[in-house]
Amino acid sequence: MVLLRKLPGMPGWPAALGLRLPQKFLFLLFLSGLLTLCFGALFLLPDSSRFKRLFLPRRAAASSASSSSSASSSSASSSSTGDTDLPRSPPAAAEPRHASPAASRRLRDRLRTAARAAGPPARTAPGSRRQAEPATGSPAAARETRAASRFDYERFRQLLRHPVRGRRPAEDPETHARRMKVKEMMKFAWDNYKQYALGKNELRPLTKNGHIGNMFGGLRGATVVDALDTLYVMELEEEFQEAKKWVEKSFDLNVNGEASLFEVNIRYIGGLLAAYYLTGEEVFKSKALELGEKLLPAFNTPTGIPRGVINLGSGMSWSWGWASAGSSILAEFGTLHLEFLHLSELSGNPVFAEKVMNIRKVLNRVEKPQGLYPNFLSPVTGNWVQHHVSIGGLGDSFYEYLIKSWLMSDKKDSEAKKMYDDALEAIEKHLVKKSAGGLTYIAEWRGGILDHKMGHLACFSGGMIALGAEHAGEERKQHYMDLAAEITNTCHESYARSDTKLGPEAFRFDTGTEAMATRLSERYYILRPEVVESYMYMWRLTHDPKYRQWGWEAVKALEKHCRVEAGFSGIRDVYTTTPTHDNMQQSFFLAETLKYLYLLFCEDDVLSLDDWVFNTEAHPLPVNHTNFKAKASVQ
Ligand code: DMJ
Repeated sequence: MVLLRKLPGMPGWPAALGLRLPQKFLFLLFLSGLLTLCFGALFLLPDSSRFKRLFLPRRAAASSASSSSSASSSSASSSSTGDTDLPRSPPAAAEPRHASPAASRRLRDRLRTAARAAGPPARTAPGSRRQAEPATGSPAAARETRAASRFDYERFRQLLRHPVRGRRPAEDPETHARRMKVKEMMKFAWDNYKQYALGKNELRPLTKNGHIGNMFGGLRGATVVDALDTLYVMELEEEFQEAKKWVEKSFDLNVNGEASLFEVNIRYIGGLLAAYYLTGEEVFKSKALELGEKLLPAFNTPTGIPRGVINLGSGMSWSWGWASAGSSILAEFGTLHLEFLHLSELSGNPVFAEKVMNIRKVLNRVEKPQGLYPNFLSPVTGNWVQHHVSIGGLGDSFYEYLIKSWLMSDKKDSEAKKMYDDALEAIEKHLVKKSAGGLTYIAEWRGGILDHKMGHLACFSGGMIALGAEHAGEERKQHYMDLAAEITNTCHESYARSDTKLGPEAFRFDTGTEAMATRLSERYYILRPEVVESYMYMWRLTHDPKYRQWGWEAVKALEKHCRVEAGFSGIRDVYTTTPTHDNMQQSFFLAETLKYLYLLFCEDDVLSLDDWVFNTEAHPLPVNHTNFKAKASVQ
């Protein structure tokens, strides 16, 4: 209106246009309407318009974006951190906790688009924090979730201390030749699987067809997923691409069958996570997260201890029929920790870490007979169901995951370390024995009575104890290294005393027998890795050449007795030089046995123990040198 005031000596410009009073009134009305329209049009301009940011205070610009779409509101408010990199993670309220990764991805894409449209993120006015935070959860938790959901793969790779596949220094020709031999075995195992069984879970090398089985709830391609990281580390590039292509094109997660929670976790989730961390290929990450979500209903029990079997379609879960009184198995619910922390790390969804931290809480609370962990626990009451203790089958990888949780947390998860130390002390006190012939072994315990038997599975413990010894107090270190060496030696004896130079499923120390199977039903060998696994750790931690020598003996025995025309097969009796084959090439042969043998003949910087921990299926998961939220695990 100031502009329209008549200036002295100058005719008013409406007057200059020669307008009369009613016309002047109409003209003014028209002008004010025009101005209102122009101002209002600012709100219709695209979000990125410079004019809008010129005319409106920043806060208002942010909320105007919110009025156009709730998604864009999220992005604007999340910019309150002052962080300028996109995309922003959605607030918890916008993304349900258990939203499927596909849904999360869609939401994130929407947010990304909206955020791009909103241009540079606006800063939130001081004091407006509450609006900027998600509607649910504490601000700190929301910030943590956001930080976690921005896993920075490039940064993770930069912070590794060694190149994943090593620096390839000069090496002696014999070690090189042995490594190449193991690589050839891997190629042979893979090629035959691909030719006769691609997409099935395992190869049947005698009948040249595939096996599906009922352990994975309708999931297929166990051998593909288990083999991915071994192919990658061995630089079998073409074969790795074949495996990756199968995962991209044919790996179907929409199945409806009964799966072992434990097996799906260690083989599929472990295999996919490792493949992602090694290569940065998103497909592995998204499949791992999607599958992880499908396992969550198994934890819906009164204690949060998951049941062993889950239908991947319906989410219904139950205990194994053979497990006494509906119990859950220590080695099963105790072997989720490593993978589940990584699922939280990569998804930004704390639910996975919460589930495994709760398991730890229950285990810490329950009273341990003589400090030992029995193998069966009720998911309803949280009490032990039977007093059977074993470092072999049913118990084994629970102990392994305690020490590896400590290592994976970059030695910060002191709770896991303490649980491991206490458990090992009790095991040593009650289960470790020496035979008349001087062999150290770990017996099983049944309500106080010892069973002087050691399973092939228990032979992983040599490597585990050596790995833990590194971090025991000075006075215990040598003691544990000696114990690890003695157990590994006993396991080697179980191989050396057989006719095939491969070890039986279980061996005993009673009635005059030492390190040999006494029952017909325990004489078989199914390509298991545990003994060569311990050789690999003992080699890396001592560099005693005997471990490479023992590994080479195993390679020769595998070639002689397990290699058949179309792959590798288990054998039914290790005590005959003409064994019959079981017609099964187990997926863990590619994931573990061949990987550990290969690493035994590599320099120490290939999948260095400084950077990686191996899950119980030998899938390498990275140590937390980066931004990973292992903090959640030690709260
Ligand atoms: C593998 O699937 C894993 O090592 C598991 O922990 C126990 N057994 C097999 C191989 O023997």
